[in-house]
Amino acid sequence: GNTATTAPATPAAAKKITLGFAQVGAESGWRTANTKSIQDSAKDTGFDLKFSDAQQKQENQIKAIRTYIQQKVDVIAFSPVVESGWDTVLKEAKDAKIPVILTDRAVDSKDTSLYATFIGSDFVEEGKKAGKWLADKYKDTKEDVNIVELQGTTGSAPANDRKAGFAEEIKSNSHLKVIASQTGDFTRAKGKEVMQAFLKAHKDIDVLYAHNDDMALGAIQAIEAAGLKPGQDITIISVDAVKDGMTAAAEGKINFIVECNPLLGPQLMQAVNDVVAGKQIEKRIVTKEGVFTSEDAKKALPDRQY
Ligand code: GYE
Repeated sequence: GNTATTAPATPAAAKKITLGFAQVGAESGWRTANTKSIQDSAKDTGFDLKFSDAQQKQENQIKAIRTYIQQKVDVIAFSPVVESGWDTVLKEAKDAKIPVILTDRAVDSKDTSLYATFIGSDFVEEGKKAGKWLADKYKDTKEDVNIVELQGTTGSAPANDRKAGFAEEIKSNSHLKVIASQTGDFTRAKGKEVMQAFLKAHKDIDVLYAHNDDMALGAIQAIEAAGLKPGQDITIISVDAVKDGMTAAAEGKINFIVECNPLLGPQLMQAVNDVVAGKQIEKRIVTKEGVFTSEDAKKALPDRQY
């Protein structure tokens, strides 16, 4: 028979898709979980993943993206460390006809044709959840509540938006006062250092709002070193809900955590597949997430993946 000659030709889809991913860095537990999710799901999907770590520097990310353009990858994805300054390199990718997918953090480019979609959380909403919980807790206060804020990386979407969302929710109560606000760059070390300075400068801190768990965890070390009880002497709110943060919450050291889901890998691989297949995709894909009190954290902890 002629069975040997009628074997199906290799379908076009069998060509391995190459994805270039320019990651922010390895600044937090959230980032570690996010990187693992992207690497694991690229592997599961059978993509050839080129991965780079920008160590929280925009110039490194731009360099990595330019390398991916030169290498003619099929799709470029990245999590922009800061919001501004991407138009030139995004235009270069567009001219090279390489689709770009934003994950996790947004850019402020006016020309939205520079990227196919943005997959990630609504950070303003996260800030609002934090602010709402605090406003509720202190709704009957007759005294001033002194809040210190540890901001994320300066100029990053989550720092800008978590600050704005929080401010929006607490402004209706003039007793809720942000007395100091500084960047801790989303790291434990910086969170600790800045909290130490806050404690030195202000004897009467009631609340800490940290833009991520890692900075809250660093701050907790500083608070304990100052002889104070985190979660009691100072109410602590943070964002992410990674394992270490949830553990501190279960121990009552963090009072409230707003969840930010780092497991974006599967959604990203789906979007890459769709873009390569020429399918229409949503311009904005929002991640679903919740909130945790200490009690909730205790219950949820055994089943957390990250
Ligand atoms: O909250 C923080 C990380 O961009 C959502 O970056 C991400 C943030 C996350 O360093 O822990």
